[in-house]
Order: sequence, then C-alpha cells, then structure tokens
Amino acid sequence: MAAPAANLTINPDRLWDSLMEMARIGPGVAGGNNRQTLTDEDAEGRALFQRWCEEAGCSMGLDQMGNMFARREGTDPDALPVYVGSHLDTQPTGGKYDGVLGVLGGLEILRTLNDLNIRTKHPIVVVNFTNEEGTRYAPAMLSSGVFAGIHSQDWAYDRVDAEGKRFGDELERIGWRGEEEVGARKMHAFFELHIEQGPILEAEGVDIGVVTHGQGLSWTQVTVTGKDAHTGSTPMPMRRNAGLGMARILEKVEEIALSHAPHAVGAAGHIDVFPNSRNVIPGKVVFTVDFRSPELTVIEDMEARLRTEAHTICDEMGLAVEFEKVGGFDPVAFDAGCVTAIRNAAERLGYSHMNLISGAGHDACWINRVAPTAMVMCPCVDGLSHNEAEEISKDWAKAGADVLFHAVVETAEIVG
Ligand code: HGY
Ligand code: MN
Ligand code: MN
Repeated sequence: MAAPAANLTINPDRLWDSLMEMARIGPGVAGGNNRQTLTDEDAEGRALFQRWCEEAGCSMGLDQMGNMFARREGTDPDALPVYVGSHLDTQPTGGKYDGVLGVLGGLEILRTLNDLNIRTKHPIVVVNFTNEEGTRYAPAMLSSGVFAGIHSQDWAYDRVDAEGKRFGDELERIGWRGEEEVGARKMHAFFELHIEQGPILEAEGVDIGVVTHGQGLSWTQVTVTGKDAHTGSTPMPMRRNAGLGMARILEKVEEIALSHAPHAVGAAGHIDVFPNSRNVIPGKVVFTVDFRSPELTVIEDMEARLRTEAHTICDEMGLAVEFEKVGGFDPVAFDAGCVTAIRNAAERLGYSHMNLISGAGHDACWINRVAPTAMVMCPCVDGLSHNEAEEISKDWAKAGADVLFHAVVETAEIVG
C-alpha cells in the first residue's frame, strides 16, 4: 500500500486549539478536567465533538452504549473502514489529554485529508468510546468491552455509581443512547493515539512510543467487616477495626507488587470507609486493589496472594473479608502489521521512536480482540497522568498525530 509522502502532516495549531477548547468543558479545579462519563459535561463534550465532525463532512453513528462513530466516506463504500479514536471521558482529577488526544487526533486526520483533498479507498471512522476510565462505573473500558463481546450490554447497563445511578439510566438521561447494535460494526483495523502516562519516552528523549504490547490489569474489590464502636471508650483489645485491617492488607499489596519488580505494580485508588466518622472505629471498609503486569502468571500470583494474606490478617483481627473481581484483562500483544505501519510512519517522518509496553489500559486492548489493532504514544511531562497537572507539548501532540495520520491513511489506502 502506498504510504503518504513524508511532507504530508497534520495541522498542529488546529489540533492544539481543539484540545484547549474541549478542555474548557468539565473543567477541574487545578487546570485539568472533571468530565466524568454520562455527566452533563460528558454530554456537552460529545455535542462539541459531533459538531466538529459534521463540520468536517462526517456522518455520525451512535450505538446502544453511546459509542460515537464519525465516518468519512472512502471511494469503496463496501470496504471495511479503518477506525481511529479513544475516549473523551476523564477522571475526576483528570488531565486535558488522556483519551482526548486520541479522539481529536483522529478528527485532525479527517480535517487534514479534507484540506489536502485526499481520498482513501477505505472509509475512515473516528471513535469516542463511552466510559473508558471506569472511575464512575467500573470496570474501565466498559463500552469497548461490550463492543468486543467481553461484557453483555445488560450487565453494563446495570453497573451503578457511588450514588446508585444505573449506567443505562444515565446514558438515557444525557440523551446519548443510540440505536445501533453494539459490536455490529466490522473494522479493517483500529489505531489509537494516547499519551504514555508514564516516564519512559520523556526520560529517553524519544518522540514516539510504538506500542507492541499492553500489560494486563486486575481489579479486586475487597470488603473488610469489623464493628463500629466508640474511638474513645472502647479498650484497644476489644476493637474490630476494619480500617486497620485494610491498612495491613495494603502494606501486603505493596510487598506483593514489589516481589515481582521491576514490572509489576499494585495499589488501591478507591477506598470507602464506613461510617467515616471521626469518633467511630470503622466497622466496614470497601476498597479496590489494582494489580498490573505484562505477565498473566504474575497477575494471577498477585491476586492469589492478596486473598491468602488478607484472610490471614483478618482471621488474626477477628474481621470478615470478602472479594469480588470487578475488572481485568489479560496482557495484550498488538497486531504486528499495524505496529509495523506505526513504526514505518515514525521512521518516514523522522521521529525518534522506541518499542513500548503500555502501562495503562486502553480501549485498544479490547478492540484488539475483534480487529487488527495498534497504538502510538507520545510523551507526557514527568510521566504524570490521572492528575490535573497532566501536560504535553504541542510538538509531542504533533508527532503523535502525524504518525497516527500516516499509519491510518496508509492502511486506508490513498487513491488520490
Ligand atoms: O485504568 C487504566 O489504565 C485506564 O486509564 N482506564
Ligand atoms: Mn485513557
Ligand atoms: Mn485514564
């Protein structure tokens, strides 16, 4: 397939302006974003994305999980489209680029093709996947998971947030539930541009991460039950302190992850304490342990040791403990052909590049189950993400979007 000429690149100022305009929707309190899935802010961001896509001449599809598909026609309407995209939802203290760079980078490809009046054989479709973050509704990558046949739609609709609101009801409420059957669309290939969310590319001074693999993820929700009691008048030996039990378990989580250094990681980002009152010994705590590793056997070992250690700790303390697997996916090896298209694009464009294993989960990890898929990454400052201070440079955004442009257009086959 003919590749685009090296001088064909995207418009970095237009991409940057779009990133900054999207960032004004659902602002955080420290310069980042709080545009959580299925909120009014999410709806507003979707509407802006739809307007931009229609201005670029696209038709917009919407499926029953709220996944958005902006289609630019190819010369062969029967050819399977090349899909490109990511997610517009953010963490509660999220950055301006996590997910958004991948969606708006895809839109920038369409805008650039329009500018250059280039036609491709395959249609190109830019995707916004609903609820990639999994922060309001676990698990992460929920809608790309339904699209790939991992989760049922009914199960997804019944997920509830901390206030007990159902996913299905909230999707209906914001008016972004489509009619299309989820997963009915077939893809020629899928590409996702994403910030690295880690320190490697910046530390190495490299512009482009050619993502060959994604590490696997495991989320185990742990419920420890003791007994509410007065923090002042209850003698220490009589206490059944669920909060202390959790603390000891989290020490073990750290130990377990470090025992598989240097690649395995573990922590708990979600912690609910009940009744969460200053003078009541916690009778119950619910927290989610997030383990990750590029090796499935390591993830399975960490999950098993968590349960064993937590039972030992709780038995000694007179606490009850329960576990529920609330998210997870196996390590991913991306499609060699798509990975090569990304590597060749970086080479052709003269960007420094290196192979990378993605530390974070992405929609591409599920879509890889149903279509040839690969990712391209750009650096981010100090490797920081899931923090309002998340930052990238315009040059890094341009490099990532240029490589995405070339990989997508080469795969979609330029016809003039
Ligand atoms: O959890 C993740 O890795 C992604 O940010 N949802
Ligand atoms: Mn993301
Ligand atoms: Mn994220």
